Amino acid sequence: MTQEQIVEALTRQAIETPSWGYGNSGTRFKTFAAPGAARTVWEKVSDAAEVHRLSGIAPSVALHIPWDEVDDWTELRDFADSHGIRIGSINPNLFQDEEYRLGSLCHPDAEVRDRALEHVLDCCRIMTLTGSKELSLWLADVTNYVGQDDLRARKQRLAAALQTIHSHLPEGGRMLVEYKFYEPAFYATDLFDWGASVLHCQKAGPNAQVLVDLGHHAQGTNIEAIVAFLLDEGRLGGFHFNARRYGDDDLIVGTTNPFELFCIYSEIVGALTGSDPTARETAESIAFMIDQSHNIEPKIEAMLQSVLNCQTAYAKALSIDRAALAHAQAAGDVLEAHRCLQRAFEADVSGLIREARRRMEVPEDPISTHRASGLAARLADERGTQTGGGGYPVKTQNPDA
Ligand code: PSV
Ligand code: MN
Repeated sequence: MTQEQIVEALTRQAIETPSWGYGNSGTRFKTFAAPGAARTVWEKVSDAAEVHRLSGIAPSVALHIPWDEVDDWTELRDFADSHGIRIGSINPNLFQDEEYRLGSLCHPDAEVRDRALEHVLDCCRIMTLTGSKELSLWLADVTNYVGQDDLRARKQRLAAALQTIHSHLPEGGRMLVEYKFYEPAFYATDLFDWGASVLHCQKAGPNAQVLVDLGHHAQGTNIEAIVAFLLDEGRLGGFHFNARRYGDDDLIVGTTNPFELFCIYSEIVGALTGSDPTARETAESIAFMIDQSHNIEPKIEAMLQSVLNCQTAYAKALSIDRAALAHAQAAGDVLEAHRCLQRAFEADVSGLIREARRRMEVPEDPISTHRASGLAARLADERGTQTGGGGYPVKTQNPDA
């Protein structure tokens, strides 16, 4: 790939940021209140727009329903539009209601399953109203004890629900099915790994794809190998980027394991530049999303850092000499093939990124620009310090109305 092609690709990169990453969040021990943290969906959208204004590569914001519920979706859509971003994936919440104690779409009681399904179908309607193309599904459906429920029956209940959801997707929409090997309970998770997700997607229909959250694997899992498999099958729908060291830590992506992030991007670039049409088309429509909660960090700066870390990883992956790599692989030259990746990982891509930023007309150094802008202090002044956790379902008014 030429330098020009790399810069061009960098100007087309897009990372979606999550509304819930802008509000206060915490652990089960404590939620620390951050001065100026977004209190409403309007403030979350406006903070996401700031990340896009500074980076040029964060053009959409994911919503979580009902945390971000509003009365007038067209108003929110117009609000986002007037701030230079759009509404991205819609995330139903199938884990916070009392009735979900034994699960949602897998619950043993058909009435609870139906209510959970109705909530997801509502989210499909919100997709139409906001112009969103992705329904992002994560279930907290898990059992805690052997014998607690019939695992095959739960699988069948889920398959039936996912098929119904698939048939209600709006025109051009798709559903992304996220897996996680544990949590909130600890015996058997109904969508425990990518294999379970992909099987459910295959049953549900062509517009169902797997969502890979980097924090949802056991220690040592080779995530880029999963990515390669799903690309090849046309079933990689998107990512929830974050970083982990122990569990689902939701730290800033690229901070604990930048090499892993680079290897994931390397698989994607391989698909984008390779000759297999399925893998290429799949890679072209990946929804790259951040899923993090910033418990002690300043929210906007943390999100900006996350997006920029993805930019660096992508720039490095684009810099891999793929012809040399293919040659070394074909020759069975193990170490030269490895060095092709190592060289790109160690390459200085700052010049490429600087040029991409110049073309996108964003600051050359987004973090310094943000810090020097005084926005954090202004927001702290305007919004104050909200105690209490983020993510409460409050309906709020458009401040511009
Ligand atoms: C669950 O751990 C998860 O990764 C899902 O994507 C949720 O929607 C998100 O975190 C926010 O709680
Ligand atoms: Mn996630």
